[in-house]
Amino acid sequence: MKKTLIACLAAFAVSAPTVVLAFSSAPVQAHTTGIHDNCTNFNNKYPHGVGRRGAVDRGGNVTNFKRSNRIYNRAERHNGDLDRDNDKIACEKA
Ligand SMILES: [Ca+2]
Repeated sequence: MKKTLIACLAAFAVSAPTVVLAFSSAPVQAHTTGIHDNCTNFNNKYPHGVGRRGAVDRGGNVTNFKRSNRIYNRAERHNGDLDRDNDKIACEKA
């Protein structure tokens, strides 16, 4: 019985570092394909951006953006950089 226990402990001692290495060597993958990561991704779904109802483009050029308070608020919660000029339209693009 004692020999079996020692054998088990020895086997574990040999395999444990391998298991730890197997988990620790897995590459850390960045989340890079989210719709809110940048305007390129956002404009793939909303080509002219999304603004709050009643918002007016600061540059005055874009009037055909999607109007949705819900979508705009969600985008701003995830990434405030999507509306850098703060005109309440995220990723406006003519
Ligand atoms: Ca804007």
